[in-house]
Amino acid sequence: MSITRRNLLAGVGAGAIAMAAPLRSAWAQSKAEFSYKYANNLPLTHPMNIRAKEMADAIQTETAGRVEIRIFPSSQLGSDTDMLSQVRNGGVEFFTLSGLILATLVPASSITGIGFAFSDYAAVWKALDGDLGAHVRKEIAKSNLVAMDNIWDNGFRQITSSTKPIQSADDLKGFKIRVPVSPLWTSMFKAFDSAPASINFNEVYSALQTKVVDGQENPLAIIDTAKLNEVQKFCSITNHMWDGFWFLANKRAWEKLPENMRAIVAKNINAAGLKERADVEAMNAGLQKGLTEKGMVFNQTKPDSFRDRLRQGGFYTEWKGKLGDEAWSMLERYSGKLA
Ligand code: X2X
Repeated sequence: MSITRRNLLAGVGAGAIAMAAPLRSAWAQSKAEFSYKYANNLPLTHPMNIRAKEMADAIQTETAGRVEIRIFPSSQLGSDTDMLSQVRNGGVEFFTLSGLILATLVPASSITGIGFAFSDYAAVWKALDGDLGAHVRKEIAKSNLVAMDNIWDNGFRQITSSTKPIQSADDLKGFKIRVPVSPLWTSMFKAFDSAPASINFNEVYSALQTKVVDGQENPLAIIDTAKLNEVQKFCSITNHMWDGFWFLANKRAWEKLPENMRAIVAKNINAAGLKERADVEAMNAGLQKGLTEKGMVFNQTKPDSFRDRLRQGGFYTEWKGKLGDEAWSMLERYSGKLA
């Protein structure tokens, strides 16, 4: 057998990685006083991880190497459900999570994902960087977690399918759709009479590929970077909800940082979040073209048929009851009357 360049490189590569890993952590232990892990569920190519890498580099420089943040993308450390328990018990120090999944622990954080509440990004950032965001962060603080000031963007969500385009609410009847592990998502697709299945993101590609479900819903930036277009044919522009990622810290680890280090870390996380928002918004606005070129078939929808179905099904009344009048009226200042 001839030794090809590829074989050689593969062999050398494997050895190099096996050796480099312990060296790197030994260096981290000897140099960085605080070596913290940041875990997330998205591919390395998503703006979340691109901006996080810049952020980690800036933090290392500005703290003169005292604080090191190591990034674990793509659910490398487990599913969202696993990572949520790890950030609670200190197994990881940082984790970004949708408020709607976090709601399994902090029910109040569902409020930002109510269907069709925000008509555009201007309304989203006004609410989330304003009193609505402050309300959710205060609730998060009660559960041993710290949420950074500026939520990161996931985006407005669209429905994809391997079987048919979704044109109106009727097409969602009986539709087998994957939703994240979250009471709000399940409730919303039940109100559409769909058959929602709760599946963590790290299993979505294979669930679609093996047809455990026929569809899923996510912003275009995720459909593209996670290559869901390889296992989905249709993409229906529903904008049925906005979703964002709270940048969470384990409270004990956060408070262990000296105050001046904490200020540097917070400043850089928030600044990276604002850049990530701009990246994601641009991607979500421009990706229809690229995904069409890759073979996806797009259709536009009208929000009314979907919103009316949620209204008739009592979805808004039910969630107003769950979230409370005070929080609900805070939301309606941005959304207009919902229930
Ligand atoms: O699980 C999803 O669909 C994702 C990636 O959008 C979230 O993290 C909520």
